[in-house]
Amino acid sequence: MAFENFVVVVEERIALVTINRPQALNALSRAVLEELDEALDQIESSSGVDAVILTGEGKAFVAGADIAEMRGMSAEEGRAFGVLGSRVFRRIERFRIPVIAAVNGFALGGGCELAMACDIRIASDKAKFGQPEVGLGIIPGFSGTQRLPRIVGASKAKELIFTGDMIKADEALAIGLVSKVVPPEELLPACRALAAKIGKNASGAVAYAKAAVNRGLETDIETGMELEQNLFGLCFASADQKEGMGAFIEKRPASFVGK
Ligand code: DAK
Repeated sequence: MAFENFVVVVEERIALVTINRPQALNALSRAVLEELDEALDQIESSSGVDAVILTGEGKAFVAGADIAEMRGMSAEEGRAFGVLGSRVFRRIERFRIPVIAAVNGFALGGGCELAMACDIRIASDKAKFGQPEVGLGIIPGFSGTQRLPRIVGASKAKELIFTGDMIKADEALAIGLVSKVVPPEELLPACRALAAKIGKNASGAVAYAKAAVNRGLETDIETGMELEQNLFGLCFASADQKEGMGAFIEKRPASFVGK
């Protein structure tokens, strides 16, 4: 499927999804969010993808929700926009396969929130992060007030949200907002290497681990532990658990089938 605002390329079982609206710094319009949803449909219906890498074309990852489009929205349109964005971000968070944000440049407002909905964030040393919404008279609306404190802690999250300050990649690394910072030319290779490493493991186990971590963060530890135990038990219904443990005992590399 051809997209107006995205380029999707699947190579070596990795889907590289590039937001391609550099003239507006990849700002999230309704059309961008709808197409992102469609790109996820496409990836979900193909069985040959182990991981998704999400990045932006040009000098931005995503410079936020589209201010020009939002400016004239009615209350009802604003609500519908919020519902759409929240649903697509939640879908990324709950996507069966890992989604890695390759943060190439500005990740502001909805762009920072999009990166936070991904499982792992790797940044170029040119990347900048921030939640500047209060300077526009709004608050983060794609769950930034919820995900940022869960990632960096309440004090730093409040500092960033209340000031609207932009931080550079090295500070994002220091506060745990990203897991690695690399030179721009190494960004996609680093993300591909990470995706390939994950792809060598049992995909069902990776999916269960993602669900256990994410759902666990949203609940109390007892419930999270119960979920982990149930998912742990389910692993034993898979061919890949037999293969993984068999390969260890037989001292050979495992050959997983994804079931
Ligand atoms: N929206 C629309 N256009 C944008 C944009 C944005 N967020 N960011 C940049 N652009 C456009 C610029 O208007 C400019 O367009 P032209 O003038 O060339 O037509 C073009 O991209 C290039 O930008 P600049 O000329 O400004 O580039 P600079 O390098 O000088 O500056 C910048 C880069 C990133 C510092 C600057 O562009 C900037 O401050 N951008 C805005 C950043 C921002 O405030 N982002 C937060 C947006 S608010 C909701 C839930 C969530 C949200 C909304 C609703 N609901 C629940 C309903 C989320 C809100 C946000 O994200």
